[in-house]
Amino acid sequence: MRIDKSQLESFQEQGFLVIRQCLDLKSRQTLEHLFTKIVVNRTGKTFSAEQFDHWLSPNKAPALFWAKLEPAEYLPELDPLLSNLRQLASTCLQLPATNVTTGLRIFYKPAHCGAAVEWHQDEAWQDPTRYQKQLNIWLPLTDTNAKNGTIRFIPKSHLQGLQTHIASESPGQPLTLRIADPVEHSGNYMNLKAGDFSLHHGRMFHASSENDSSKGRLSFVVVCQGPVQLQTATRANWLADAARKLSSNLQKTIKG
Ligand SMILES: O=C(O)CCC(=O)C(=O)O
Repeated sequence: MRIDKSQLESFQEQGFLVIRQCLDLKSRQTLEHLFTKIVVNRTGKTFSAEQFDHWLSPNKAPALFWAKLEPAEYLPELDPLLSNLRQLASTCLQLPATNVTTGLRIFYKPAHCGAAVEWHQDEAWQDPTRYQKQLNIWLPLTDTNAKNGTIRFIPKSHLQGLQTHIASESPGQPLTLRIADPVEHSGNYMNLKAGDFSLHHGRMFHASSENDSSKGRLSFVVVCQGPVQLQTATRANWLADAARKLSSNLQKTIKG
């Protein structure tokens, strides 16, 4: 998986890039299998996507299923995909692929009740004393659009610097951070087909709306980071501040 010079320039200028039809069916099935496996691990039961929607809906919590995973602990079958994506990230981050590490996130929004993710920059999640160059790859497993809560980007916002973040107060959000000041922009909605994906700079302002469709919306995110650069903290640790405000239950979730 490679990008050409004009795609790289577009990424550098706009802060995001869409890649069409490069996520093959086998990789999508592997990710879907992983999602099922996580759900099974969490509940001890097997759920189809629709049953899972149903399971989440009655008490409306969580409206957003969010999980942080260590890929190696789950499916070795993911290795070829992750190594391809690491290669892509290394081009964008201008680092050797051997210096790029990958982590995995799941964002699942059940039908009709999937919550919005507010405007944020992924770099806000970093420990301020341990900066890492970052690029996130957003892999939707369903077609995505404005109605089912696709990701949205504000072009060129990655050039605005890192903003102050606070814990989101929206209902149904397990733990998310949001940009503290209001963002007066609706952003560009990514209309993607299964097989397409997008990638964005660690400082890109991005968000996603509620899922107002009749099907669950599932996406994986591959977090690609360069080596740690130790620094003297010049800002608050927003993640730690946010965690302090949450129940001990959620604190366990982010530590794990
Ligand atoms: O999948 C989504 O709805 C949001 C993903 C996101 O905000 C992120 O990867 O940081």
